[in-house]
Amino acid sequence: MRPRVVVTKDIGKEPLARLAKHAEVVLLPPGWTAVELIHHLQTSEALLCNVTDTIDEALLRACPRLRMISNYGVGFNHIDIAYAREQQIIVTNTPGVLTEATADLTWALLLDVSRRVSEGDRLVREGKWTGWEPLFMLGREVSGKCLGIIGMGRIGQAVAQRAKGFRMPVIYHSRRRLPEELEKELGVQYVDLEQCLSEADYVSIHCPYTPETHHLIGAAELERMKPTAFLVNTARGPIVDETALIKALKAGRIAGAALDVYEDEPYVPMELRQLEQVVLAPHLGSATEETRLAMADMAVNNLIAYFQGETPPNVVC
Ligand code: 8YV
Repeated sequence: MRPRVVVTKDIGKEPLARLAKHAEVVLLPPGWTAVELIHHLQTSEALLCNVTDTIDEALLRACPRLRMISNYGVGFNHIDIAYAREQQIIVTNTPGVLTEATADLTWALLLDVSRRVSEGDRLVREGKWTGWEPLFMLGREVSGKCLGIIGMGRIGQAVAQRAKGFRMPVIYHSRRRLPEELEKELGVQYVDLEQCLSEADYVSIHCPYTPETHHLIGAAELERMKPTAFLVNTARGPIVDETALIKALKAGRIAGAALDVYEDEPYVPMELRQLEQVVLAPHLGSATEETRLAMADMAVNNLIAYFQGETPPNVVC
């Protein structure tokens, strides 16, 4: 009998056609319910999911035939890895292929918030631009300023690489310090979290979301930042305490924020949406044609390897 794989969102015709050569593909319709997901998973041994799906212990318990979860994305905080490991369910992800796209978007947001590009775009569209003035819409110079990176994995490193073009000193804080040679190559200096927050003109978050990084940036951390500094988050929403961030922005304790991720996506608090000094993107980190195709290919390759009895190339557990 052909194995079955449940796919929670359309990831493109070609990758799905390739997958269909190895298994019966059940592509769920848009707006599927938890009941439908469980119904299909109870007769399937594999799942292709993404960050918007909550794959918790209750779901896994209800679907004991499930043996393999291929995640379309690098972050896997939405999957109960501990329980999957205990049940010997294989979980894979898509590391590496989205590094450059996410680093590019980080810089797009950082430049945007600092030079008030989106704010200016709104003003022009609303017909409110009355002409050039020497002191009109002044932003903050990016070149030469200090960049603070929290989380120096693949994406943090790609962001640091790009800082060279802006002649920016880069300080970082991470779970693990980089080898000295790599620090030299990237031109980055390891500091503790407090120093990273208090010295940087831009604090950019690139760590995974884990119980340890939940609300890593809260009221006290925002208080440590310079009043002229900006916060950039292209990692995961709940790493930042959104309520504390709104308070800090309203009180002018930091200059602004550029966000691609939120605590309860796709919900974005109205208070945040009303602030001019905030740039808000709808989780676009990896959203380029090239990267999304590479992610789809990788997620499918992991499944095909599993169906062929091989160890998938990108095993998380
Ligand atoms: C994706 C991401 O948009 O890979 C990740 O962890 O956040 C993004 O690349 C998303 O995860 C797709 O599932």
